[in-house]
Amino acid sequence: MAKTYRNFIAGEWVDSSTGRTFENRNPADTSDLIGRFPESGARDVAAAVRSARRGFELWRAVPAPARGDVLRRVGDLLVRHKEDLARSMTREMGKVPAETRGDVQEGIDTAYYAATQGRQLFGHVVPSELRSKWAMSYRRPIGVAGLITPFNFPLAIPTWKMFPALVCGNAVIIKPSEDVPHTVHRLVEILLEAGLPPEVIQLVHGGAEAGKALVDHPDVPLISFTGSTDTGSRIGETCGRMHKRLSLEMGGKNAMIVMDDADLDLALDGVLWGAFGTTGQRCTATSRLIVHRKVHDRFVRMVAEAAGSLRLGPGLDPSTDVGPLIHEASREKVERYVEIGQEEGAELVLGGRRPTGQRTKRGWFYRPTILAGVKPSMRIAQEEIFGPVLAVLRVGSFDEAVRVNNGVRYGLSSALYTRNVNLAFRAYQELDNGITYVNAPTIGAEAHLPFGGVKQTGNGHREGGWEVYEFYSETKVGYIDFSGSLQRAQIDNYAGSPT
Ligand code: UN1
Repeated sequence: MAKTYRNFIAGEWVDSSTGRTFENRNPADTSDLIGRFPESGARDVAAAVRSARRGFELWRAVPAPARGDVLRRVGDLLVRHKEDLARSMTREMGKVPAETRGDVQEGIDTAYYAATQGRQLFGHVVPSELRSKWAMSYRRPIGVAGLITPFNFPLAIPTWKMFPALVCGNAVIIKPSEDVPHTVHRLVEILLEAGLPPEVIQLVHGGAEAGKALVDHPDVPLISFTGSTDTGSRIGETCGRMHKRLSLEMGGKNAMIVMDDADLDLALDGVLWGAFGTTGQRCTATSRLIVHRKVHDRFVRMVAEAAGSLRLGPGLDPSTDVGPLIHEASREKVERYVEIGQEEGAELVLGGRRPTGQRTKRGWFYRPTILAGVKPSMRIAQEEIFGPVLAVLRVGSFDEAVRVNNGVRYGLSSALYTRNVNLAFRAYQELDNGITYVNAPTIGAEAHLPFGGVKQTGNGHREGGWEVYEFYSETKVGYIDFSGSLQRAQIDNYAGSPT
């Protein structure tokens, strides 16, 4: 019998007030039921907020280095549980263990980075324009942070949001994706085992209803969301109206540019990993391949041949290269786009169908697919598909490649393969993306650098690295006047002087 899991609210594991649950199944074998999870509603969120406000008052008083110590212990526990977390994540989400281990490692890196940030939440001391007066800034926590996370990085993305929020002294309410609730359940257990005071963390499972209640709640001043651009726009409307601080991490339509002087074997490894790793379900996935016409036909042949021999199957089977999609709706979306692409005139070079065979018959599998002859205006060149589909576009120059790369509404990551150092620097400068890789694929961002994109990929914030600590804290400025008399800035210091 599959286990029934609970929310974690007010320091206890509790059922949802709605009495409803949803199922969590293995996407590689839908007969494998992992568990049932609470389908929470607004009452559950309200209870979580009440408790989180108490947690916040307690936690903000803990010195930041001591908050960092908790995160260090979380990192140690993630190291200890890396293998079992990775394997249960593969069962829940589908990607192969090499990738789920990487997902856990990203959480470990984020934990240790956060631990050191507890000793580095720097402010500034700035010279005052007046005598016997000090001017300085420091960083204060904000309150209850509402975090809404997607399915594709079941552990890493929750950690990107939770750990900096916690080190900055906020309390956290997390609503993980309905597709991967189990991994965050485990993460919350680990946070508690590491010594996080229980009311500082609240776990509310569910779907849109719970997410909306969190965004709408007046006592949640800060929201961080990773997911689709459409949902992000709706969240943005509410947060704008309610003056909430909001970080959005949304869609991508990332391109790899392969120039005529590129090392094609290197570019081949890059595109296979970028396009078909995680079954294409990364915001950073390579979904467009922009190839210089001089190497186009040869390179497309190389990619098709190699992608055609990738083995599909359940991630826990060691011979598998590519796992399933997350659910049926996702596979249907991929199928629709492959049809649309062909109707628009693209040529199907590889895949374009579900696999047949024993290993894949019980899951949401779809074959790695390549469409060539794609024009920049086609929907498959513009819209995020979030599956193993690569659209190939032919260009005649670097300038044209830049135009094609930039001619979409998203701007997360891009990649350029070339041996020309001048083009490498031009790419860094001219490609409209938050991240540009040279001679490496569009995926694989490191946890200690700022992560995010321009245009409709985000709203200007970054996750990861040093910048995210500014998002989760508020700058407070203090002036201390020890002159013993009233000193008027901008006035007394310039009295009698024309300058
Ligand atoms: C995502 O797909 O939302 O750069 C995050 C990468 C990973 C993170 C991806 N480190 O591909």
